[in-house]
Parts: sequence; C-alpha cells; structure tokens
Amino acid sequence: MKRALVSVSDKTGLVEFVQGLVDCGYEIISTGGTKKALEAAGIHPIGISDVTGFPEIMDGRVKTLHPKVHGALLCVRSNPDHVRQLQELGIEYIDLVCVNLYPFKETVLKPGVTHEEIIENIDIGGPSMLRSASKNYQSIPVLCDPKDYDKVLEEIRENHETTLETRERLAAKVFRHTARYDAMIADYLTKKTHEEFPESMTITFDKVQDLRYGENPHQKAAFYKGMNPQYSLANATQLHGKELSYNNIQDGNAAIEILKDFEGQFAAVGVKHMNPCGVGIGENIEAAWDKAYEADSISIFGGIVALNAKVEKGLAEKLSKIFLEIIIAPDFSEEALEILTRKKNIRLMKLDTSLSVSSALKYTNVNDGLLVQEMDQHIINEEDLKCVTNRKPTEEEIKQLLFGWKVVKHVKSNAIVLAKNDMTVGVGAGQMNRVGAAKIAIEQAGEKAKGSVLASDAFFPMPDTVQEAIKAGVTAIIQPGGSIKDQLSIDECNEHGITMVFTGVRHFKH
Ligand code: 93A
Repeated sequence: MKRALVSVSDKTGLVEFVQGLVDCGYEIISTGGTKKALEAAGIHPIGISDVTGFPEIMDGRVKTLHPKVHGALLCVRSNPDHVRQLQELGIEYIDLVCVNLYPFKETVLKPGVTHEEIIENIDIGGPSMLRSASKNYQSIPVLCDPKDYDKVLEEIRENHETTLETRERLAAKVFRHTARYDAMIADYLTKKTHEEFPESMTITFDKVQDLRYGENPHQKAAFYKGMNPQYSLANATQLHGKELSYNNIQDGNAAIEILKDFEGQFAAVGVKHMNPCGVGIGENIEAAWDKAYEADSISIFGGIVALNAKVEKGLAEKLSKIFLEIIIAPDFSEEALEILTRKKNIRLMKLDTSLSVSSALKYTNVNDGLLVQEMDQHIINEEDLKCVTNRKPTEEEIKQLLFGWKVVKHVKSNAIVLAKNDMTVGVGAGQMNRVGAAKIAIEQAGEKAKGSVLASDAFFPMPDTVQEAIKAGVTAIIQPGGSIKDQLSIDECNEHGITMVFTGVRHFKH
C-alpha cells in the first residue's frame, strides 16, 4: 500500500485531495492538527507518532523530525544499499508528501503580534520534509501548494503515479517556496537587527501577474511584488480596464512616488515616461487636477494620472474628456465609476494610501548586479532654505519654491522645474547638461515663465541657467548650492534683483 504524508497549516482543499488519495488506495499519515481536520471529515489517518514511535514533543516543535520520516523520504530506491538499510531499520516508504508551512508572513503582518509569536511560526519540520522529499523527486511527488492538488490527483488516477516531469517541476517549486520562506525570516530578523546592507541579499517577490510583454513587444515580462503591503501600485486593485502593461507600471509607480511627498495636501500628478508632466495642488482634489491639467494640457495626452483623494462625479467628468492610460486614486464614487467605466480602455486603480511606507530601500539592477540605496525621502521646510541673494523671497515665492523643489526631486536628472500658482508650468527632464533642461522648461512654460520660480535638482556649475531664467522672467530660484562657482550665479541674481535660495541637499535621479 502506498503511503502519503500530509501535514498542512493551510487546510484549503485538504479534504478533497486526501479523499482522492484514499480512493486511489493510499494510506495517510498526518500530524496532529491535520489529522483532526481529516477525522472531522470522516478520514482516518495514521498519527505521525505511530510511524516514528515517538510522541510529538515541545508543543509540536518536534513532530516529524525523525529518521523514520527522513530515512523514508531520502532513500534512493534504485540503491540496493539504501533499501537494505531501510528494511533493517524497519522504515517504510513514504510515496507522496503534502506539506505547507506555518504562516510566517501572515503572522508578521498581524497587528499587535509579538516577537515570540513570530518565532513560533518559523516552521522547521515542514521545510525539512519538503526539502528531503524534493531532493528525492525521482521517486516522490511533493506538494507545497493546494493549487497543485488537482493535477497530481489526476495523474495518479490515470496512471497510478505522477510523471517525472511533474515531480521535477514540483521539486523546483518547493525549493523556490522554502527559499522564499527562509528569505522572509531572514528579512524579519535582519530588519530587527538594523542591518540595512547585510553581506548578502535575500529579498523575495511574489508574482502579481504575467505581462503581455515588457518595455517592447519582443520582450517577455512579469510583475512581482514584495512581502510587505505598501502604499504602492503592487498592492492597488484594478477596478476597470485592460491589464496594466510594463510601461504603465513604471509610470504609475513614478506618479505614486510623487504623490507620497504631498501628504496633507490635495495633489494631482500627471506622468509621462516616468517624468511628471503636470503637478498641481489645490483646496480640493478637483482644483488640484485643474492645476495639473493647466500645467501642460498637451503632454498629459495618453498619460497617467494619480490623485490622493477620492474621485467624485465632477472630476470624473473632466478626466473622461481626456485620453488617459490610467487613473490612480484612493477611491472613486459610484457616479465617478459610472462615468469613467464608459471608456473601455482606461485603467482605474484603487490605491490604498493608508498602508505604511516602510520600504526605505530602493533596488536598481545592473547586469548581474543589484544596487541598493535608501529611498530619497528627504523633504525640506521653509526653515531649511538659506537665502543667498540681496532680495529675499516673498511668502508666495517660498510656497512655490518648496512646491517646485518637491517636484524636481522626481524628475530625471538633469532636472529643472518652473512653478507658479501651485502648479508646474515647465519641466525639463533628463538632459545631459543643465542649461539644456532649463531651456526646455522655459520654452514649455512660454508666457507662464514670467513670475515663476525655478527649481534645479543639483547646483549650477556656471551661471548660464540663471541667465536663461532671468531672461524668461523667473523671480526666484531654488537649488542645492555647493558649486565652486556659486558666487557667479549669486552675482547674476543680485544684478537683476531676483532671489536665490540654497537647500544644501541634492536630488539626483538618474
Ligand atoms: O514545529 S515544527 O517546526 N516541527 C516539526 O517537526 C513539524 N512537522 C510538521 N513544524 C512541523 N510541521 C508543520 O506543522 C508543518 O509544516 C505544517 O505546517 C504544520 C501542520 O501541523 P498540524 O498538522 O498539527 O496542524
């Protein structure tokens, strides 16, 4: 008689699967809780203690960690010596293993959970069985995911056994699964010990979805998310529209990262190709959107909009008049949904903005490498501004300078942003020289450049950007300062009676 060892924390699909095995003539061995669940359904497994001849001890910490279990799982059946040893020691074969693990991740995420509770949820016996049996996938099918129950049962029903191909695939899945499980434990303890950059990285991601293609149609792609729910597109819910594309996800992420810097203010962000094309703030979310749209009503075509408050009817009507790829917001009213869902292709994403923003590390991959740095979460206040010119900023200028500074942080370097009336009026992104970015921002602003403020993500190596700004009618400039030629820029400002403030902080984004 074939024997299956079943020990699961997640009892989804358990009874149906085990009943199927019983119907195929399997004898079932189970640990305490699993046995009880099966008994409640009228199935009578052999208790693990009857197999090991040893009780489950230390509150279950040791139940399956026994040579009668691991000998059976690791025995190479084509090796006569192994088989002989098994027989001499009275160990019987185990022909199938079905194990899923203590819910470590769920425990960590439980509100108010204690460290002790988390430690108790580190499964040792489960991964050991999974690993032993998977090493022996030549003989043993190993299931760690209820999603595989049906397929395995089907094969057993049809051929009395699984195919080698299936067993190999299951084994690969098990090792991914146990690696992920260990990575989560490692991550928890690493964070607890404040080791931000340990000697190796064990980050792990779960698939959100396969993507139709990557940045271009000939590139395959998929979207994965991290372990902790975040204020992030990876945890947003799609309410309507076509599936997100690779580029949508990058752009949506860029838009959300900008929103995060506007907590406590109503803000609307328009993004194209990962750069903001229009950002606006207002006394309500509709007013903020009006500004973001007015900022650049051309570039937003085919763009992505992120808003940090609920979309109501009036705003939905305005948004529905433009061709947009995605709208991201914490919520949409019934009426807003009714209006927006009339457009078949627009993607509506409901974003949970209440989730913690604790992931303070940013990962960028280079070929066969990973660059890790802290997120740029630096925010400045009025007190951090150091005025370096004779003319001091007006109150309104200070407001616009701080606003422009928040946005320029999110624009690809070299970055220049012109701001006026609580909105961006010109954005120069990703240029190889700073004055080039300034010229683009100024040209885009056109008439709106007059009386605007200019934000620069890094210092001016020469006064040419300031000269362009003055020509365009800019009245105040915000920049990190720190160039050996700072004085040339300051002199230029003083000569023309405009203001310059230093932040002492740079916001490169390459
Ligand atoms: O506490 S353990 O690390 N020690 C063990 O020997 C052991 N054997 C199975 N965890 C162990 N398990 C785990 O118990 C399994 O991975 C499964 O998640 C769980 C099932 O326990 P029960 O059947 O009592 O609900």
